[in-house]
Amino acid sequence: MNTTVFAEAGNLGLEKFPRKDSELIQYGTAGFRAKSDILDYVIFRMGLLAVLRSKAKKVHPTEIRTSISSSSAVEQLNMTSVLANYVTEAATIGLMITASHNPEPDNGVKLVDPHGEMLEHTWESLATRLANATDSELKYVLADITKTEGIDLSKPASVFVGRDTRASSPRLSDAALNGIEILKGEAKDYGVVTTPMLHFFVTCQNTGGRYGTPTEEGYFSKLSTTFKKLQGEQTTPGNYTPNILFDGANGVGAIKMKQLKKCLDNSINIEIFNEGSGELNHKCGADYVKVQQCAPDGVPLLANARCVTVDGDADRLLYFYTDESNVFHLLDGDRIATLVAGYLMDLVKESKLKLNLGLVQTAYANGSSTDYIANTLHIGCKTPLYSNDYYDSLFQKVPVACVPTGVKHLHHKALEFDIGVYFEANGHGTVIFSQTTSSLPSDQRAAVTRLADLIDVINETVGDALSDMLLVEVVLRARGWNIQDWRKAYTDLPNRQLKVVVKDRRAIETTDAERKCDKPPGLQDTIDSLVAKFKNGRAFVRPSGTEDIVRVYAEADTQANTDLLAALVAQSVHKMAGGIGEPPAIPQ
Ligand code: 16G
Ligand code: MG
Repeated sequence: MNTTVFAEAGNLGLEKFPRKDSELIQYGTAGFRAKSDILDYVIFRMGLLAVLRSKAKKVHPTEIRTSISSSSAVEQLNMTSVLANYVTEAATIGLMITASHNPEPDNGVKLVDPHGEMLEHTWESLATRLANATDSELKYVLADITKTEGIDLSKPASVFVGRDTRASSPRLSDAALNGIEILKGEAKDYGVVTTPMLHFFVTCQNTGGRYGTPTEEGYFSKLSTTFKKLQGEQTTPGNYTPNILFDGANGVGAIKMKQLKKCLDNSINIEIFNEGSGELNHKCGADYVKVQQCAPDGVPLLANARCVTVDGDADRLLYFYTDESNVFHLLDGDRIATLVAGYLMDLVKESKLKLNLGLVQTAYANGSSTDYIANTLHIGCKTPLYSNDYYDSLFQKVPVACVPTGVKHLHHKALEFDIGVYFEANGHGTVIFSQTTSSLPSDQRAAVTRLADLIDVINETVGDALSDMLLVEVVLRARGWNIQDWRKAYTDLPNRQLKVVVKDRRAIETTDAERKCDKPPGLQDTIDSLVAKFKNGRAFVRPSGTEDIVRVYAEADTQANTDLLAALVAQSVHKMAGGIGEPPAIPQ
């Protein structure tokens, strides 16, 4: 193996991107995240790793066909010849520089795998290892990864790079490009894009254009063309009005929504606020709205106006409104999931196709949404009058799965269904369709044209705030609903999230999709006894994957009880898991 390039990479690292921090840094739920001023060496090294990952992966048309559905727009192409061109090439990898909803001074990096998914688990450990090597070890670690992964260095490598709007992002992107270039990878710099756009570009590239065109124009035109068609088909909008107030979190979501808006013509009126002149994610954006449970600054409070908020890299979406009494109402990821699943279920029923539809949630899903799915969302109806084996077989509940936090877990589980709807309560999610669904024979496909068209409005590669918003709008219009109609489906249980600062968050270990904690001993028993004192009580704790804290979640019958339960659980965590500073206060 000719490892001269690794020595060159080591020298460049030492000279331009020396390791500043001796603290261990870990590739977590969404890559590396930290204060931006310590990240240059980490991101330079992720540029190096992306090249190795690209050389290590080959794309096979068969793999792609089973994991991503095609765009009907490009389906007419002769796939055999299109696919033949790139089968033997190395796969394109994505490298995104963003810290999403974190404050502006933070930044981060994550790699996107060939099918647009999150980086494979085993490579997360390689990323952690490479990031934590000393400057002089760097070349050896590169050589070792190359050897153990059986990478052929003579193969080409291609990396797509994107970044969010943070002030530090151009500098960090330059570090990544240096890493890619020194290992002779071919870099394509997309500049400022949303995270889901980068996932989309990677997927388009690795499917030889089958999923769409890997350009901004390709992305906007794929989403907007079908959206306009779908909305144009609905002649009776009922209570639906095509007007939206959009909170862009002062980030890339605002910039890209402006571009998308142009392509949507007059199919929908979107007024954009927090469009970039203020501070990123500061008192605005999806995370602020979800955690604080209030409207963002900068969006006018018009009674019952349908408002949308996205996070700093536009992969999360929430709806909200304030009513005529100035009361704030949030429609979170659970609402989006149930709305979309309910509608897809109706389309499946109408089409009479045997497709299984499932929903994937996390422990954060509101208890009412889970009840709603269990009791209301089902195919067929069950009445005692007709209860026999035949009628029971027509009645199918929509299965709901619960998995640990983090998109990769949800996405993975959703692949088990023909139509997998997955959303985190925080607004991150999408719908994925199996090959069975996306390659329906044309006569059946005609019966489900609308279902087929919906596939094209959805960015299946990852949760995408812009595409999810179009999907919600299609469903609301088809239902003839305004935002109050949508909220009537069920009433959320009051809920509260708290953070506890501890010496080492690894003191907490969880099981059962994070709903129970094994460690420290005795904490789960304490939580159980607290929960038992509250009507409709539920609580869990988990170590954050993105910040050095432990998160506490609680639900109960009233907001006051919920706040009390959350505070009591937080106090127990502080006491039993090495809390730092003052113990959490009990609300009076
Ligand atoms: C990341 C995850 C998100 C998850 C959040 C939890 C991805 C792309 N993003 O933002 O899905 O909800 O982390 O953060 O996986 P936490 O571990 O700090 O609670
Ligand atoms: Mg995000």
